[in-house]
Amino acid sequence: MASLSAQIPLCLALMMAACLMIGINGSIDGAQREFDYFALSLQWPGTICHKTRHCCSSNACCRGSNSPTEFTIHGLWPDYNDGTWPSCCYRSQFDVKEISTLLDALEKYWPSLYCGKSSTCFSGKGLFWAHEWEKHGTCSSPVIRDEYSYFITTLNVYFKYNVTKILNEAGYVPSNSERYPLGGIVSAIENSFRATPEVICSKEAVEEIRLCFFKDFKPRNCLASKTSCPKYVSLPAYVSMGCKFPILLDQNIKCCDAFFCSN
Ligand code: U2P
Repeated sequence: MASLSAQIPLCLALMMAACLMIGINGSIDGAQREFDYFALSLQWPGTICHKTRHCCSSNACCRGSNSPTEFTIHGLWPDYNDGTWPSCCYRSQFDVKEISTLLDALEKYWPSLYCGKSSTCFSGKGLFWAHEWEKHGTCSSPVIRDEYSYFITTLNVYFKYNVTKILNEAGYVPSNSERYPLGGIVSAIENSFRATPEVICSKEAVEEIRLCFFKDFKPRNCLASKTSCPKYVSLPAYVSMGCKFPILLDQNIKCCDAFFCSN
């Protein structure tokens, strides 16, 4: 039988090996532990498109009169209750063929509002959808287990809770002059959604609204975080690139540039 002094280094080595296997996330094999809840993150084109400085085909802000005027999807994010989140959970390269039947809906309701490719976990630079699937979708197990399910589930949840409609019906309509009480916007969503959202601002303009869900997609409160918004916020109306400096030709016709004219 080995002496006690010989057993101590052996025990330490075994403990270190076990620690390495468990990993810093507290899970076996270095895998990240299962998430606690989902956040559906929605972006407000009126705010983001104001920042567009140059146009490109991938940026929905550049679609002129076809640009989005309602909240669009940023992503469905599996999150932890401590305010952190897992990312890039297993190697699954985004494959656009898997979601070919959803592309029309995704172009409309989940477009990129920026030019430039997005970073991905496993496929270099790619589409915005590739970024969201590889970074967040792969961490949605065991609720969502494949790419198609990630996108169809997100679209379905988005369609179920129409935040733009909820705000419009409560009188919070897009405007480039009005300021609205943040508390009023939060209450309007709480009254309809029955849970507290998270609101993200860029200066005083609403940039994102996040709805949170238990793993069965029943609404739950988002984490009470320090909001990035002031007490009064704006919900900017979409202004197309060519329309930022409109010229009034007569009472009704507004000519923005050679391409965008509206009345
Ligand atoms: O908020 C800034 C960026 O951090 C990432 N984020 C934020 C909150 C959260 O719950 N989960 C999360 O991932 C987002 O990064 P993205 O998905 O855009 O790479 C968010 O934009």
